[in-house]
Amino acid sequence: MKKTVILAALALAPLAAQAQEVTLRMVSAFPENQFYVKRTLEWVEKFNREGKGVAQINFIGGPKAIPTFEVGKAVQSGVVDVGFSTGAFYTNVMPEADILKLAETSAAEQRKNGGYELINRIWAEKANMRYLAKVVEFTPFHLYLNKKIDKPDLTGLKIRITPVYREFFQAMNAQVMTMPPGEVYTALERGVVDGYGWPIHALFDLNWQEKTKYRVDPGFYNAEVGLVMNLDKYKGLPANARALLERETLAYERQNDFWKGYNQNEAKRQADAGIQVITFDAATSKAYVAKANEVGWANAIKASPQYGEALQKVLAK
Ligand code: 173
Repeated sequence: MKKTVILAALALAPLAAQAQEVTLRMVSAFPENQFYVKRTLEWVEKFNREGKGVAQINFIGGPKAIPTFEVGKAVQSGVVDVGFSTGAFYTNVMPEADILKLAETSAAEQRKNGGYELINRIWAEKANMRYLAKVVEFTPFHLYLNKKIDKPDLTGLKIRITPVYREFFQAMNAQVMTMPPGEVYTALERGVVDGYGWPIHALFDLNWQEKTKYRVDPGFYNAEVGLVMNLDKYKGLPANARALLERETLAYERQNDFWKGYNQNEAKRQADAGIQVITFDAATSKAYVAKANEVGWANAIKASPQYGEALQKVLAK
């Protein structure tokens, strides 16, 4: 009898070890063919090689699986475990999500100045999320146009936005339309919009260069894209899976200097593709960026009386 039990236990041992491997279901709020997603899927491949027997990430898909502006809710509720998104896409979960675009301190600095803990306190309390890592930064946003302007005045222009740009573009009198990245190409093609907000980089995979005449310089804010996880799932991870996840997401975040060189090259690539740069005189440029920041922080503090100022302490320089 005893022998049978031991034999049965031995027979089951490999199965039990296998059953401990955690699978994390991940979706992307950015389209699957976009550069961020391609780069993240390379990271996922490495994660899965190193995570054999411990944890595996199962990439479900992009906005066709879960629409761009629903990814935050899906992570919050646990419909999926991990979301690859920018905060602007889940302001329907909490307004604080979009405040990360105002960061002047780096993710590395935020890991030291209390910012990372604060972000995680807010993300846990208000969104049931763990903010694992920021994997896009050092990247300004720009206004792209198909009609020429000679001053920062968007009167009469229809501009595609996300929450990132809303108050700033409205302050310049734009007529704004919120739209996920996946709909921008068609909107440009049909003339539904005269321009859009987007980072300095990563518009080529979406072919927007074909439908874009001008980029307005300078840029403003600092694009944030991160990996967020359902908090219950995170808390329930076995210790080895959590250690792996923390090690690999941090390693990914530590590659953010990549964007500095990438962005220089992307600006050149845009010029080569015929995108012309619109600039203003020095004083106007300075006022343009100052206005973006002023409007951004005013709105952040209004949207989050609870955490706006605390976030400003760790994000602003
Ligand atoms: O323009 C957008 O879709 C947007 O808000 C964003 C944010 C971060 C990175 C790229 C795009």
